[in-house]
Amino acid sequence: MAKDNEKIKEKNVRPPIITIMGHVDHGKTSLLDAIRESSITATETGGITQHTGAYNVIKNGKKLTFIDTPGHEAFTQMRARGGKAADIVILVVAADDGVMPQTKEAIMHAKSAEVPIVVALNKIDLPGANPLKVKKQLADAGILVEGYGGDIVTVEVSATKKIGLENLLEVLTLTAEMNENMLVIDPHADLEAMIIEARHDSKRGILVAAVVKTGNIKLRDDIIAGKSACRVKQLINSDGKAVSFAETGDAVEILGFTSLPEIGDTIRKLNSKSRSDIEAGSEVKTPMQDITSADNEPDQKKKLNLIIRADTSGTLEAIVASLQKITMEDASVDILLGGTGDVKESDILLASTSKAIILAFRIRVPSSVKELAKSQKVIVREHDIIYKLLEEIEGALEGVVEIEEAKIKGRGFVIKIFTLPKSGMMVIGTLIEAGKFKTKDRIGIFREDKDTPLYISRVRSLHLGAKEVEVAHKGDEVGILLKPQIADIKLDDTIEVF
Ligand SMILES: Nc1nc2c(ncn2[C@@H]2O[C@H](COP(=O)(O)OP(=O)(O)OP(=O)(O)O)[C@@H](O)[C@H]2O)c(=O)[nH]1
Ligand SMILES: [Mg+2]
Repeated sequence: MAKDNEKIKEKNVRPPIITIMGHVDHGKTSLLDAIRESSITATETGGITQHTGAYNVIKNGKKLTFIDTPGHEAFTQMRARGGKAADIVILVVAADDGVMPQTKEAIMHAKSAEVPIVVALNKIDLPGANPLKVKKQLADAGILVEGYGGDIVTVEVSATKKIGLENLLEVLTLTAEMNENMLVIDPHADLEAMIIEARHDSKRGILVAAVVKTGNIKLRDDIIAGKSACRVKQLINSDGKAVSFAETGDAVEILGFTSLPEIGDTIRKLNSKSRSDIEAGSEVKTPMQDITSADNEPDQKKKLNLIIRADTSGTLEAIVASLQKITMEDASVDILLGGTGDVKESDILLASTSKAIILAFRIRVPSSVKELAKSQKVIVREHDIIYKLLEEIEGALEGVVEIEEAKIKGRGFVIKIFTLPKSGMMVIGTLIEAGKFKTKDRIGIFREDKDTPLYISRVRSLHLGAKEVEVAHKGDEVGILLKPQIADIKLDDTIEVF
C-alpha cells in the first residue's frame, strides 16, 4: 500500500472521489460491497441505506474513494452532497427496473456537479434485465450513452453474481485519468476535508465522517469545521481500523469534536485566525435550529407537535425535510425541537408541557428516560426505518384531524344562496365539512375567521336535492332553511352547530 501511495504523491494527483447514486434498491451498496469484498448490506436495517458512507479501495495500484448514497426518496440532501463531493458519479440503474424517480434525481445532481458520469447497469443476471430498453430510457432522461447519441460509458454488471466488476473499475480509472487535471493538488496544500456525515454515538461521543481532499489529518491535530473545533482523539479508516493519520483521498472517521459540525462543511487545521473567530463567535448553530425557526409562522391548521432525536445530522435533516413535505389540508407537524443523540429527560419535560410526541430514530432511549416518559404520559416512538416513521406520522396526522373533528358537532360553509319562488324562503346551500346537521339544531353563523358568531338561529329543515331529511352528514351539500331567517348571510360564511 505504501508503494501505491508513493506513486500518487509523485504525480501530485489525488485519488478520485466516486459517488454512487441511483434509485432505491437498484444495488448501489451491493455494488460497493462487491468491489470492496465487504458486506455492508448485511448490516443495514430494513435493507435500505440511510446514511452516506465513504470507503477507500485500492485496485490495480490505484486508490479510489467511494461515497455510497441512499436511494430512498427522503434522502435528497444526502444525494445532493454526495454529488457535490464527487469527481465521478456512478449512476446505478437496475437493468430489470429501468429509470425510476430517484434515478432522475441522481442524474440532476450529477449534472449540476458537472462531473463525468459512468452508468452501471446492474442486476444483469436477472431474466427480466433489458439493457437496450434502459439505455433508451436513459437517453430520454438526458443521459446519452454510447450507441444512443452520446459517449457516456455503460457497463453491464451484476453485484451479486460479480459480473463486469473489473470492467467497471477499469472504466473508472480511465475516466479518472482522462480528467486528471481536476485531481491535481498542491502537495503542500493545507488540510481540506469534506464532512459527509456527523453523529452522536452513545458510547464514543461525536463521530464525524469525512473525505480528505487535500493535506492530511493526524492524531492530536487541532482542527475546525464551521465553528466546531477539536483536538483529534482518534481516527478510524473505512475498514474500521484505528489509524494515526489520514492522507489525501482517505475516507476517515474523526473522534474528538465536542459539538456537532454541519454536514458539507470543510474541516481545516486550526490556526490563530480561526481560533480567534471561534472565541469571538456565538454558539454553534445547527441546521435544525434554522429549520425550526423558519417554521414558526402561525396558521390555522391543527398541529401535531413533535420532538425528534436521530442518530446523525444527515438522518435528522432527511426526517425533518420529509415531515415538512407531508401536507394535509387540515393538519401539519410542528417540529419543536430536533437534535442528534439519545432522548434526554428535558425532551420528556418539553413534550409533556407542549403535548408533543417524541420520535427516536436509530438511537437509544435510556430506561430512566422511558420511566419519566411513562410517568409524564409522554409518547416516545422508536423507529429505525425512515419510511415506517413517515407512515406513522401521516397516520397520526389523520388522527389529529379526526380527533378535532370529533369535537365538532357540525360545521359547514355556505356555497350557494337562493330563495324558493312560492314561499320566498331563503335556502342556504351548505357543504358540510365536519360532523352533522339535524333539524332543530341551534347554529351560529361566523364570518372571516372571527371567534364569535354574527348571528344565531335554528335549523328549520334540511334538504338533500328535492328530498327533505332529518340529518345531513360530512360531505353532503345540504340546503338549510333557518328559523329565524338571516337575510345578511353571505357565500363562504361558516355555519356551526352548537
Ligand atoms: N439479482 C441481483 N440482485 C441484486 C444485485 N445487486 C443487488 N441486488 C439485490 O437488490 C437488493 C437491493 O440492493 P442494495 O445494494 O441494498 O440496493 P441499494 O441501491 O444500495 O439500496 P438503497 O441504499 O436503499 O437505495 C438486495 O436484495 C440485493 O441483494 C444483482 O446484481 N443481481
Ligand atoms: Mg444502499
